[in-house]
Amino acid sequence: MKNDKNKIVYSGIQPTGILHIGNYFGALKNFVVLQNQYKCYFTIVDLHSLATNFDPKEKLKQIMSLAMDYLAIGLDPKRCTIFVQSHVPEVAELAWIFNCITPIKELERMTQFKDKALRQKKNVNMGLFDYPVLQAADILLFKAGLVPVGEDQVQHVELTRDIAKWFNARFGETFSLPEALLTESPRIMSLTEPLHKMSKSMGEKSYIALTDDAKTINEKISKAVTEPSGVIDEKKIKDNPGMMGAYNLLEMLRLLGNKKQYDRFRKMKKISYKDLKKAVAHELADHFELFRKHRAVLEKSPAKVQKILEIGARSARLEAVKTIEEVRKKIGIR
Ligand code: ATP
Ligand code: LTN
Repeated sequence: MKNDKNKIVYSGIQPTGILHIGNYFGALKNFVVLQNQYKCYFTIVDLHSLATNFDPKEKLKQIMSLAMDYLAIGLDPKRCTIFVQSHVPEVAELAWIFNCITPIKELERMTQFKDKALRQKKNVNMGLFDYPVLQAADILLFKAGLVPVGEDQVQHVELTRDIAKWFNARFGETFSLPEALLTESPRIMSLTEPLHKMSKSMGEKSYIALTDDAKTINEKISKAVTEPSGVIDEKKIKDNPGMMGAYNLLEMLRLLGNKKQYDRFRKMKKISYKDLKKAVAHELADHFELFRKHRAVLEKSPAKVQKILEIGARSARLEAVKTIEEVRKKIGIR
């Protein structure tokens, strides 16, 4: 992977209010590293976020909030392009073109659609169904080769590859096939329902937000679901929420880089979850302290953040226009 310097990296996150440690360990952590190795585009996918229930009064604040998160965690506008999806209108046009070559039955297979449709039964809208096609347009508009995401997005990247193949077969070689890039922890589990992935749509207590202060982290971690035996049996873990919860906490300790503590708990015959929780909460609060400080500074200069997004959109559009012109010619509308 590292040899192919010419590969383009693209990924996006929905502006829905908060970023949690699942987003960080599953995707964002990789963004920060990749910006030093490849040409990278990192987006705030506001159009995608319209498919879930939202308040129009909040949307701009959520967009700014995610932009500040990106910058505070270490994305550097000198090393990568950061922009808002809707500022590059070519993406919606490409999504429509892809709609016309994507069989409905392929979208019906998408597990994210099925999950989300169940979670928002009163709002199973067309956008939710078409969500992966818009995602394919995001990725292919920039001819990206690598897509850093968490495990839940792998199926969407596979569909993107299929869409690229269908397009190339019908209209001539245009897109190369992108690959998903996972971190060593592509699936952090919920604190309250550990058999499900940590997700912002499952309630505040189920996740640790990157902006949570030490006290909040402590409260949430101390209430995280575990089980009384103190034993983590990897064979039983898949169906045992308490064991999975405990394993998830242990994983966090490993990911936070405290190997000594991790090994100590791992070796215990009966793990003291009280001690484990204390250690995890402490490490989490420590790890994101600098992030919280940077973010507090950025909050005082929204105009600066806005400027970064404007410059990002301008630079992204230069590439987007090239691809869309090529696509229009290939499909015969120019
Ligand atoms: P939702 O609650 O709507 O499912 P989300 O919390 O999954 O939202 P997204 O904006 O959809 O957040 O995801 C941003 C990125 O974080 C994606 O690459 C996604 O795969 C990754 N991600 C999300 N949740 C986790 C998790 N629990 N573990 C690892 N990666 C995750
Ligand atoms: N669907 C993704 C967000 C997303 C994305 C993308 C990720 C939109 N477009 C392109 C990678 C590449 C999600 O829900 N996390």
